[in-house]
Amino acid sequence: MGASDFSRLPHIGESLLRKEDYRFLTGAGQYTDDVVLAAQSHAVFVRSPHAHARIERIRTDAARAAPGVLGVFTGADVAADKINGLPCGWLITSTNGAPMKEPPHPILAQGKVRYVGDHVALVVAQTQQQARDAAELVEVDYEALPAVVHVADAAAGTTGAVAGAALHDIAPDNHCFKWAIGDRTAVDAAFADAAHVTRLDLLNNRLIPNAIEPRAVIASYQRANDEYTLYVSNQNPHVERLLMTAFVLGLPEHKVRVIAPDVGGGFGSKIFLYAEDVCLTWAAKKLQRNIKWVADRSESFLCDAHGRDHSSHAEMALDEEGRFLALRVHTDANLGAYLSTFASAVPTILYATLLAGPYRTPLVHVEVDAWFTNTAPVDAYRGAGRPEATYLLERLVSRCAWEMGLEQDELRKRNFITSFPYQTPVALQYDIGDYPACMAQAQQLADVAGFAARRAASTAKGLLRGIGYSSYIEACGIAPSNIAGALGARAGLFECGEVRVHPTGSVTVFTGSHSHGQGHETTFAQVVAARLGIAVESVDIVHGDTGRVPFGMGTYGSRSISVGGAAIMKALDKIETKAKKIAAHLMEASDADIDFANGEFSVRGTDKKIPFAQVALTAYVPHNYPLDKLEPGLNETAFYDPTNFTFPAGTYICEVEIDPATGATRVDRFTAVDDFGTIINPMIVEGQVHGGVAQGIGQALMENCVYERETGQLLTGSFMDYAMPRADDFPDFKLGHVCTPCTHNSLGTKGCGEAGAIGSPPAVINAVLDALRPLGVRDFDMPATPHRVWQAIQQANPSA
Ligand code: MCN
Repeated sequence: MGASDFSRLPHIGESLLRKEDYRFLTGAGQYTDDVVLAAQSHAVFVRSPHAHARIERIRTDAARAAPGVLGVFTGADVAADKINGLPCGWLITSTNGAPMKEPPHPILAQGKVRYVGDHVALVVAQTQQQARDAAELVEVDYEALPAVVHVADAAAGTTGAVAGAALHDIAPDNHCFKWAIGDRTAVDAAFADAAHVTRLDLLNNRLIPNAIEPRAVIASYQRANDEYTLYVSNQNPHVERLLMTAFVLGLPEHKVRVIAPDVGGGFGSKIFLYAEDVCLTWAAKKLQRNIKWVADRSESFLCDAHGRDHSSHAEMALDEEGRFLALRVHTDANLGAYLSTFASAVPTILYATLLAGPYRTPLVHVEVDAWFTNTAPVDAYRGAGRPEATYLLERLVSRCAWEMGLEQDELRKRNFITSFPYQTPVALQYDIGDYPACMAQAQQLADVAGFAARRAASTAKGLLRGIGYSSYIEACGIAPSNIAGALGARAGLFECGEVRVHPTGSVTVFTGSHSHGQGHETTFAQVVAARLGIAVESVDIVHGDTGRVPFGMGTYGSRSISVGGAAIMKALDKIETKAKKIAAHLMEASDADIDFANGEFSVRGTDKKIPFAQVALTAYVPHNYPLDKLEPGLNETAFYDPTNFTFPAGTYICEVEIDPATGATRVDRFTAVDDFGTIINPMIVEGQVHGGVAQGIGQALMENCVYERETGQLLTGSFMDYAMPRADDFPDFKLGHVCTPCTHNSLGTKGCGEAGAIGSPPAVINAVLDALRPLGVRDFDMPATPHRVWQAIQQANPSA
């Protein structure tokens, strides 16, 4: 079935209420901490108070002797058991010929700690309080070492400025890799001939994910059959199992079952293999106990992988008409103390390849240097690389417009790509899109025509008003193995789906995607019900259990509907093919003459027809079955590896009002027009955009992870210091949609789960700058807190 036929099926485009919400709203959700196993013991980690220190001695005797303690483990025990470090990354080799440096990442520190919160010892006791008390008794002697926190300092370390701050022996200059894409010689030549060049330095602020449910793990070991079960708040249980068994613990994969039950949000931060998960699995066998660990919020701040943290210099070359000729970018990316699972892909494949944006920029060159620092590891966080690319490009484009005396929208319109497929100079081929249509609809919904009057009204109140644009494109459906492989990734990321039709015609689907807030139990059921012509209530979606789902790569990179859903569609194709044979047998016709529509099989050119349920029953209760041609059962599995990314795109317009006396900045209007191709459930998609935009506005206005530069202490280690946006920080968002169905998956869908977080930060900051430009403010780094805005106003030079 083609994507256009699919989009016309019943249930597609219907805002059905979420099936899963009954259990969530009635308190019946089953999160990892809700799981209670027999004789469950509790783990607490002793963590480093230093950003960088040598461990001289660890004394565990008192802790071991404390009441209720079952075991205390340190790096020495890990080494004695020959447990490997955590695997280091999905990417690649550096482009300067030197391989990416992959320093060991032990599950418990060995010899050194490298960030505040690094894992030093594991204490297991009968109760959580006993484990906490015993952890206090673990004595560690440290010799503090110089810490490096900012990428600028790490880079300066290459000239000896931060002497003694080398984190890893194999990276004495703290440099992990250099990576580049594009034709530097041609780009330089274009800059030499350009009529206008715009330059910009930007910081993309570090963020802390803060899912509602902190990370949690329960590990259990079954001695009778030498098997492990791990409950974990995780977005990709099969990948977790594969990495843990194959790379770290050396266990046979089939002896480990990983269950990610209900998960209270992840936003990317739960796709990595964390030390806690491995430590508990290892200790469960050593102690022959079920062990639970649930992070408290302070631990989440310290130890969940953080996001963003780029420092970039960007330059755009333009001709007299404002047409983009070439883009040149250098980015320093902060990796934190260790190379986390997907960390090397974020500032490279997922960032540099998106810097062409929705524009016809014929030449692009991007160079990335990635650095180790004494901070928590940095990895994927909603958008992962694509928000950083969009922020850089869209800030630069608005600045080009202002410098050239053009309107922000005008310069964008002049440069939009308008014919497809479009090959960018940075490896991607966009299949389809309509960027001018997104811009036009956004301008209409945002009432851009009324902006001048609104600005005059603000001025009359002594307030400043600005309007900001952002036109984004992102690559979703991560990740086609052919493209990922060509860019240096170690593996592509396909998806698997199994469709099990029961004798009564109801269906259970086992998907490798994992829902942790995205509503898959509803939207995937809509897809299956539409395709088979049955009720949505007749379809159940099972996910998050390696013991039930054949295989899966999990959920991130807005991939689930377009890759996971497409795998299910492929399995449904197989179901239809087999079901037609059964129907042909029942109606004494040839397979080739059977049509299937609206849940009925019919013989073409006759009035003979039978319902889907009758075919399902026959598959399991065969009668005079043609055994030479058919086997009983109706159960099919498919693996789907996409041929390309999907490319959602859109235009976001933000209006802010600023009080110059205090710097307080209020988002007064926010409009988002997106192209997600065919939409399965508009209500769920709108919810995704709302959440993403809220996160993006959070980054732009208030969220900021700050480490003290000299000591590497996390200064924003709680919600008292790390501001998260709340509902009253936002206006009602105005949302619109353009639909150009994806050309290469059977649903025509493009991902929607990250768009809001990608498109919104530059729209907000461009609006802030638009408001402040009359005062002479030319540049501004996120977040636009009242204090920083006020300072920028005080330091501005109106004649600049
Ligand atoms: N959908 C649709 N029509 C489309 C596209 C999507 O109806 N054209 C539906 C899908 O069927 C799915 C939802 O929208 O129910 C999101 O789909 P998709 O864009 O495929 O994204 P994923 O399901 O793969 O979710 C991942 C994405 C990412 S990368 C982050 S980060 C994120 C996000 O989703 N984390 C979230 N949204 C989140 N929402 C919640 N509540 N919690 C998180 O941790």
